[in-house]
Amino acid sequence: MTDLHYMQRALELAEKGRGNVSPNPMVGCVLVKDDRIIGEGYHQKYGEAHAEVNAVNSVLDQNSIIGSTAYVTLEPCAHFGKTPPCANLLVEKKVGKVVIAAMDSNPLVGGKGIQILKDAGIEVETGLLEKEARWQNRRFFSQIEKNRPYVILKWAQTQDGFVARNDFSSKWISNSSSRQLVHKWRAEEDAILVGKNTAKYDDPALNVRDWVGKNPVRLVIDSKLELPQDLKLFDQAVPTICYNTIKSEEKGNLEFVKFKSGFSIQQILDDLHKRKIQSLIVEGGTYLLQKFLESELWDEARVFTSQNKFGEGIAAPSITKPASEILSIQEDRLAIHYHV
Ligand code: AOF
Ligand code: ZN
Repeated sequence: MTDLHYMQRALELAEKGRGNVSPNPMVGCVLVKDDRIIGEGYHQKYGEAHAEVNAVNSVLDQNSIIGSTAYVTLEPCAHFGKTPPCANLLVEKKVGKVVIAAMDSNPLVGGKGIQILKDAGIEVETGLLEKEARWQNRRFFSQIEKNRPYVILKWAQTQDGFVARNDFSSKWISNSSSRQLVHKWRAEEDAILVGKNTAKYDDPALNVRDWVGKNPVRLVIDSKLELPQDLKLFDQAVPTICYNTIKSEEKGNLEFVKFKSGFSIQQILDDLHKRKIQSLIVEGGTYLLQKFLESELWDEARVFTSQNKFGEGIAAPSITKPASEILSIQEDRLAIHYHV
C-alpha cells in the first residue's frame, strides 16, 4: 500500500466527524507499521479526544507504535487546550514518522506541532492530499484564516438568466428534487441568510424539512424593520436574527441586531464570526447575492439553471470574475454549477 492510500483512509475517517466537531476541524489519523494498519481514529465530538489520541488508544499492543508511521489529515496540535498536545503524545509513543496532509493555521498550533516532532528526531512529511484536506475543512480554514464564515451563494435561474418574473413569482425554475437538495445544503451550514424582498415575497421558512438534519440559524436583513411580523421567518421555531438599523432586542428565539449606519456584508460576517458561525448559505435575492459577489466575500456559488425561459423579469446575479474552478454536475433537469 502507498502513502496515498493511508492518507485517503485518514481523510475518510475524518469525514465521520462531520456535523459533530464544529467549530473544531474534522481530523483523521492512521497508524501504520510494516505496511499494516495497527490503529486508527478520528475526532468524534467537539471538546473530546483528538484524532491522534483515538488512533493511539485503538492500538492493542502499545509497543507496536514504536517506529510506526502516523498519517494525519491536520498538523498535530502543540497546545494544551481541552486535551494535552498530540505532538507530544506521538513523541512519547516513539512514532518513527509523521505524514501530514494540511498544516494547521490555528495560531496556537501553526508550525509548532511539526517543530515538536522534528525536535524529537521524528521524520515529518507534509502536503500529501493537502488540497483534499483543506477542502474537507474549508469552513474551519475560512474561520481561522479569513476571520469570517465560509460563504455559499445559491440561486436558481432560467436559461435566459432570470430569477423571477416581474411580479417576483418564480414558479417552474426549481423543482422538487432541487428543493430537496437545497434542504440537504441547509443542514450542512451553520446559518442561512435572505434579504428583505425574498422574505417578503417568498415567505420562506428557511428550515430543513425535506432532509434529516439540523436547522441553520436564520438571518434576514430588514434595515427599517418593514417586514410583517407574521412571516414564517419570525415564528421563533428556529433561532433567528434580524439585522436592522432601528433596534437591538431579544425576544425568545428572535434577536434584533442594530447596525449603526446601514449594513454591509462585512458587518454581518463580523457579527457571525463573533458568534463562531463557520458557514453561511445565502439564498437570495438577487440584490443581496450581487452584493456578496461584488464584495468578493464569498466562496462557492451553487446555481440551478432551468431549461425554460421567462423572456423578461428580475435578472439573475452575475459572476463577474471568472471562477478559478468550475465543476458542473447534472442533477435531474438542472445543471448545478459550483464556482470555487
Ligand atoms: C480537534 N481535533 O483531532 C485535532 C485538532 O479545543 P481543543 O483544545 O480541542 O483544540 C482545538 C484545536 O486543536 C483545533 O482548532 C486545531 O487547531 C487543533 N487540532 N482539533 O478538535 C483534532 N487534531
Ligand atoms: Zn491534538
